[in-house]
Amino acid sequence: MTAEACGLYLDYSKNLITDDTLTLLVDLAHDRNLSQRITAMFAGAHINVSEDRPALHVALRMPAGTPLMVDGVDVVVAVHEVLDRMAGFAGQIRSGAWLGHSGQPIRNVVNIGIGGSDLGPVMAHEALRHYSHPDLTMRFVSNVDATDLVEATADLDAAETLFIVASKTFTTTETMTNAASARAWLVDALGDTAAVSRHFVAVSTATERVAAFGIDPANMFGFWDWVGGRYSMDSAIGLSTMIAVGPDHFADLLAGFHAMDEHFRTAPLHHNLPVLMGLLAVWYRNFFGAQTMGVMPYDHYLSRFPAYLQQLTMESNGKHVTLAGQRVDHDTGAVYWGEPGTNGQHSFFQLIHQGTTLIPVDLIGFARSLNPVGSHHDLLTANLFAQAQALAFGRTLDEVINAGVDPAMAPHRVMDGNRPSNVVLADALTPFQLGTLVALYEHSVFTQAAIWDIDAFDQWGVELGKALAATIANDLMATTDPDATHDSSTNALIARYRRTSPS
Ligand code: G6Q
Repeated sequence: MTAEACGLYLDYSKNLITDDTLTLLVDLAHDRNLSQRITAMFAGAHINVSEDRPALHVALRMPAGTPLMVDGVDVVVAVHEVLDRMAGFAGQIRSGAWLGHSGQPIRNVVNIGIGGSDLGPVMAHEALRHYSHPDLTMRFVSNVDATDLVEATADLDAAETLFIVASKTFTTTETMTNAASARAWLVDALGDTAAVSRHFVAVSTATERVAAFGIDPANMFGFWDWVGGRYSMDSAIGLSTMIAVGPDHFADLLAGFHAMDEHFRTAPLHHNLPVLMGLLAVWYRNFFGAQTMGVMPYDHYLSRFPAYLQQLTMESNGKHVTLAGQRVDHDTGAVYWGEPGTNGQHSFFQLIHQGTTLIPVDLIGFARSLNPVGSHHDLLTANLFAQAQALAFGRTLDEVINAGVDPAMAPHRVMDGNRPSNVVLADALTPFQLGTLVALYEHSVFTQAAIWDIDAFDQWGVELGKALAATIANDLMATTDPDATHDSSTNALIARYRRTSPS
């Protein structure tokens, strides 16, 4: 029960399965037409049914010269045109050739975006720090809480700061509010509105809105409506990543994504890493009622990987109707969460080992550290292997008593075992390997969605809160007390806030 592809070795032997289980799960995948769905995704079919468009993130990492026609346009040509422009711009920032309004080179890059326009870039920035330009400071602002922007810019010199406004729609309230305040901060510091053109670039699909904001469309890097936000870190949304690590490393990252795409597209389901991981997720969710899945990277550079995965998995598969709009009759997406090992072991692992809830975990490690110091890495990896072993095999009452523990106290130390885990092992955290890892989870999510017959590429559940917030914001900012048009609880909260808020 191991499988290997694209430099990732998957040990799935410590799962609650037999060979028969696996055969049955693969049969289920066939029943659900997984292979046809994969083909449809790669062909640019409108698999995002509720938004009637393709989900074609795999085109973002196709090598130049691989034609892929969507609605009469070769999207791979378009992808590489943008990548080339990004490389040119990133090169100018990295070399110091791009000068700010006062003639100084850029030393600070602040990405303003949220959700899919933030979590991937943040995760990649942390993951690839080892490869990052040593003289560039990268910051990320997402929250509409001004504290985020204020703290991110507090120690920055505006004359040396570039803002990337990353927003697919260029309408997102948080991002537009932060971008407007960042512009005010810059203009205030440099004393000239003309400074904006040297200090703001945009990543978006909305050229007119970018221009209306005051950013020259020549300084805009585009992408397409067939790229979902949470699948966009390898599009122009990755501009901050490319500036940090350079175009060559970004190309390696894309090559890693593409290698896993090809594996997913072509490998038999039995040996297909994303399919195996997706089917195991379905197995625990639907047959064991597991509500959560832990992902624990044993690499500190991957500290934001679980947060990134939370959006990828939960926004994709947290759905309650089928593709045809019928209410599902089975559970769908699990809650994903995690922390880097070994830190998690000293906080919540207790519950995974001895709690009353089944929590399957993925443990991700690397054979080689990017920061080899003494025995740190062997200790780190020993802990990863030990956790998988302890979860699987536990410790019986007899073993505890035989070890000399007072029989009355022995039950506290018993560990049932049979707690499932996957171990994913690679040689080292390179840009290529990061690409393979992200694509592994993207396609595992897709596999789960295919089994569950749901749309993994929409996110209608986030819309109501946005609309209500817009109405409530008007009430909070009104100069005279607004009519009490909400439910009684919300009316009271608004009234109380207005009594004490200085605004
Ligand atoms: C991701 C979602 C969502 C989106 C943000 C930001 O799949 O669509 O997280 O990325 O709401 O949207 P904009 O990029 O349009 O600002």
